[in-house]
Amino acid sequence: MADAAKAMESLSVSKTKELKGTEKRDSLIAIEKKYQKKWAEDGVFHTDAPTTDEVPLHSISPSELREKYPKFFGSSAYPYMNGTMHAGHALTVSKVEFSAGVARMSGKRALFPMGFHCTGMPIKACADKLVKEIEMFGKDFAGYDPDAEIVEESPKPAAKQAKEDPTKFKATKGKANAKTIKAKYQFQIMKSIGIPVEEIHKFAESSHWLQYFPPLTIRDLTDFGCRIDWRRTFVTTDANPYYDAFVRWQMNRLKELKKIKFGKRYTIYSIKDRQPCMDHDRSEGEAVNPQEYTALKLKVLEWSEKAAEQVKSQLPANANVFLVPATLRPETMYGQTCCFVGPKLTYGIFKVNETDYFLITERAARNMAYQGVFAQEGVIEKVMEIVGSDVVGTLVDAPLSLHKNGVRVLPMDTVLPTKGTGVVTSVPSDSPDDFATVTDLAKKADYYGIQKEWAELEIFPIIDTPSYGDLCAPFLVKQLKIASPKDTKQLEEAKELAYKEGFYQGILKVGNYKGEKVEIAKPKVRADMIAAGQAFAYSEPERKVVSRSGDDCIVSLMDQWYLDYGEESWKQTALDWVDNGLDTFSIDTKNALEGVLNWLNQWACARSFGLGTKLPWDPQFIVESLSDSTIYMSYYTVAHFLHSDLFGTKRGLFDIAADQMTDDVWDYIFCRRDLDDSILSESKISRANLESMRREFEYFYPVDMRVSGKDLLPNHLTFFLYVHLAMFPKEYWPRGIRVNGHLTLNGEKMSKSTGNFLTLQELVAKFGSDASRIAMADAGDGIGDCNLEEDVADNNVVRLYNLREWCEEMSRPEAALRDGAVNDFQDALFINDMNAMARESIEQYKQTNFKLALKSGLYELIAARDFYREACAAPCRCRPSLG
Ligand code: A2H
Repeated sequence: MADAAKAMESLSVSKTKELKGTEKRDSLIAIEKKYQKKWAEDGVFHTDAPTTDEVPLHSISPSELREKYPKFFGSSAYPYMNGTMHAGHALTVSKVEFSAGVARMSGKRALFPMGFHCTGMPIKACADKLVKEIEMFGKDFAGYDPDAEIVEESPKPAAKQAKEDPTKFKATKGKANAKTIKAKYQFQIMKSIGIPVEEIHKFAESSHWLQYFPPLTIRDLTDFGCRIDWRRTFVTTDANPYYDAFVRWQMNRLKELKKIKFGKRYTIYSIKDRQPCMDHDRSEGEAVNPQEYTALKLKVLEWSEKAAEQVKSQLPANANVFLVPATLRPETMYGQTCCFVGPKLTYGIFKVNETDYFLITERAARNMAYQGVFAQEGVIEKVMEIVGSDVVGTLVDAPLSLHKNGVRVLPMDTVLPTKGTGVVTSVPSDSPDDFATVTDLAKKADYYGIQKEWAELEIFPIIDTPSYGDLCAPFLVKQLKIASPKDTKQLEEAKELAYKEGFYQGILKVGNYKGEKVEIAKPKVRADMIAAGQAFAYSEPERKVVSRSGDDCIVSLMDQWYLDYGEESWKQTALDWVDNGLDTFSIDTKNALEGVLNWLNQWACARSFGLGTKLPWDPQFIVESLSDSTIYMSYYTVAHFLHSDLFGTKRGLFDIAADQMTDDVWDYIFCRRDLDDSILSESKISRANLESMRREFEYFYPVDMRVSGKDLLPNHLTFFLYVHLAMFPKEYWPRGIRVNGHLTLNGEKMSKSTGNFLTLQELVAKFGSDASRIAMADAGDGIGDCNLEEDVADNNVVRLYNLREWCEEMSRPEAALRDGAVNDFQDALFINDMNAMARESIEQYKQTNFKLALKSGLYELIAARDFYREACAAPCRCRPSLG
């Protein structure tokens, strides 16, 4: 018990810096608090468009209005409400914050709003876990026995262990004996983020999360000194009926625009959750897509001895059994010379229909069961198991193979159990892996317990290539001096070269499409084999995907609503805009965005479970969490007119009920149509209020800068772009996307389990707001990793304290900056320095290079001041620097 308790404690042990003294910090915080309070009281960050009284609606065009009254509209991805913000979130926020600050100081109306994201599975999944844990341990979790949770002796170093499973942490028993405990229960996680035990049970209700975390986030961002207009905040999902109406409008319009479609498609799916598992629902495998293979049916003609014995008693006599390799190169199937299995892998033989059975891994069967391959959707009938080595020697018929009498099943040690079906068909002419393996097998036939000639079937040329001839794989294996299948590095290179050359330059030498380019012939060969019943489509996640509920996800072929991202004309419009219209602040971001646009396609936008807005035309579904958050920046422009609390329970400035917000009203506000009597009569919103809402949109839009971490590039940021381009007139398309890297802390990965972790609240409490902000600005601006150094924050506490003292001293009437005699040269130099640094800082701010702005605007300016003071000081009265 004591061990476990200690282990739990170690969860909260911090590896961050210990402060020596806190007096200076406390004195700075006292001033920060005073002014933060005053800002809030005065509403200084409440930013409005020029009213329609000041500038009547049609008196000047929206673009003229924005020119006459310059504005800045920046936002960062709204935080997800399953916790509070940490320093990494704050890095992203700081980019908008600094830009909004500079915009404000240069006289612009700077709008920086912030809402709260609650859509989807993360909150629901955690709430559901708590429900179960309360059933098990009681409301106060007193029934939990930590001793039962010690799972293993742990010889692994902590760092490796944490990498493998970040929820694991080390408990130390005495000194020598390290044990591992898994913080697997949700209530433990809640405890570790500071929720008192007696309150944890409340989180079994999803709605409690929505009540609990937004106020804390508002507190933390306010303490950080953010210039956020909090009048415009909200929570997503139907917990706020106004936002709910906004999302319904958006989905309706996207469907009318044929951007949302319905059909069968492959989707990453959780069998346990019984629904698609998209990026936000995953604990592992972000941005992983389905990978489609061709699964080939290699019919067993004659079993190996060992297999025959086992099969006889377990399969009907008339059973057709197929080994089913998955391939990416169906056009090479003419060249099959054998079929590989992993000798140590366990396979299942699964019933497909009355007569047919497949020999594949269990993992592949789980996928196939949801792709219409087996008789009944979702039903897996495993008839028997068999070890790969027992199947070796079996004779199979390989469709299309030039070896008409069949090929043998042979062992391959490098067959992965986690890819395809665990069965690999061998084409040594075009696959370096296959060639290296058959060569090795032939060389050591006795060792492998096979007949030499099985591995030595003739290798026919299948594909002609300009660079490597018509036996591409043997050529490359020789060229790269690959001696055995164990030369994995060179094989990787050979595979890459062979694939590129074969696919883009290759010409087929055999079969119905002889003479055609591989690129063109490949889908035709595939279609023919599928039509002939020799093959079928098989798909699986391209890498491992684990749902937040802990399920190993599969690919399911299912009917669903999807956003047709990647559709050619839509994609082209987006690519053109990235190239000519959008500021990405860095070439890396631009390249990455273009890469994603060229690769991303259809996205399932509805699901069955979780929190969210119901799909208006099919309310059994809920709009998925990355699909209800693509254009919500436009919602910020009018949120305060609609409601005055997060949940829309209190009406806003215009006293409008949520059901007055019809689709036509949204269209009018967002400049998609003109006002007419039908809108006025249906919505019963006054003309003046409608016009004012539209004014707010057409003034603040387009978005000047959308900021997020790079992890949202392959999804949110690309969706943001796509949907804006589809929904709004071109004048309102986004002008800027800025992407930042991940934050490390003191040079190391941030991680709760190692203790190298700071929440935003902890950061600001430790160093005060301003020193924290300086350290954030100092962390870096690129798309690569940024690093927050606590030393920088700490040193800046001293710097700011001294700077304040000096300012106070200098502003006293008797104070004089100079001790020595008048020195015109030094004066001119200092003025010049100040001007140059101001110019440099402004320029760097414009480019959002905050680290460089900090350098010229703070560090170098202070150094110039010190230099000036020393240069002008009377020789005998040198002062120490105050920097
Ligand atoms: B390919 P990707 Cl001619 N373990 O098919 C190891 N390799 C496996 C596997 C497993 N469990 N399942 C499938 N594969 C192989 C043909 C072929 C292939 C040729 C040339 C290259 C080539 C004949 N073997 O693959 O990691 C299968 O071999 C190189 C791209 O999903 C399958 O296609 O890209 C390929 O790996 C799939 O590998």
